[in-house]
Amino acid sequence: MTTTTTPFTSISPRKIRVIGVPLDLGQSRRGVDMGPSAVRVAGLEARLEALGHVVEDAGNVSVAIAEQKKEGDPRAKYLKEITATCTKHAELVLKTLEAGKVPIVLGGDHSVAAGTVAGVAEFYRRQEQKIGLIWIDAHSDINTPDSSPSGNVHGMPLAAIMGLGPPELSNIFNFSPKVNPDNCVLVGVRDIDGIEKEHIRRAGVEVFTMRDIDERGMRAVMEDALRMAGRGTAGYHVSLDMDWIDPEDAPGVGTPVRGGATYREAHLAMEIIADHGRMLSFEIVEVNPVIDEHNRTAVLAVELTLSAFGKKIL
Ligand SMILES: [Mn+2]
Repeated sequence: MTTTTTPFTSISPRKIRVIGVPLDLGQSRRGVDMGPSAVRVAGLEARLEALGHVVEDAGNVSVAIAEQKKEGDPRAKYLKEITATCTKHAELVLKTLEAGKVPIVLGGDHSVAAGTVAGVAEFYRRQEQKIGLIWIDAHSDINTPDSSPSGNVHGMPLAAIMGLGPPELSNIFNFSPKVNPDNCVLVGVRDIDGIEKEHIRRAGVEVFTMRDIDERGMRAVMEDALRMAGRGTAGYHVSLDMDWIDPEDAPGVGTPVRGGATYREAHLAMEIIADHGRMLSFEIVEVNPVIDEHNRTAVLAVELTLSAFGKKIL
């Protein structure tokens, strides 16, 4: 494979496989199940290929719908169905990496990340390597069934990844935690539940809040975050919750919160990720077309993906 970059990109051409996971059982506001479709409609594949990448679409992982299923345990609603989807999805991510392709995962709510990270971590574990994780989000998603005020599993995937539970989600591929705390970095959080603060300390993950970005700037924060996630690892997975970006620019998300990253800050973060060239896999979650305006949040998701995959301004 060639390692030269095209005049239009900062990274060499990649073989990419797109995987849709239209899961909306992890949260109560419906509509993120249409996220993968909205991002495809916004031209993800063609625009990545225009950058020189080779892209195939694996379609969608099959997902139960709420109307067919019972909620189950109110402290972790639809956990059985979400675990089944994440387990299937994790296998597909593993196979994608085995085939020498970079997974781009389209959510769905953020609980899909429990499957994505399991698949990436398992692939590298088999080669006795560790991975890092960059978790870009307004929320810290580190609740457990005992702490969650809502019982919505999309607030729990980071807890699952770090081995704090729920056990069904933590134990995909039978090992836990999936990422060492020193290599797990939250970026841009601004809305954290009380008990989650305790979980963050207990898990020992690294955190950069929106205040860090305000005070130090995006460049300094991203350089630190990528260094932490990359230290002693094969590279890192990047999990991008679109609610990280300010609702002004990304209104169509599962859980909008004021005070997010600006349009340019978000692009800069992705451009810095591309410059470092160590991203192993990428995912975009929580795009909700039902409350979006003419698909512009999905269009932004595509643009940010292009930046993360090497698109340069000049
Ligand atoms: Mn999230």
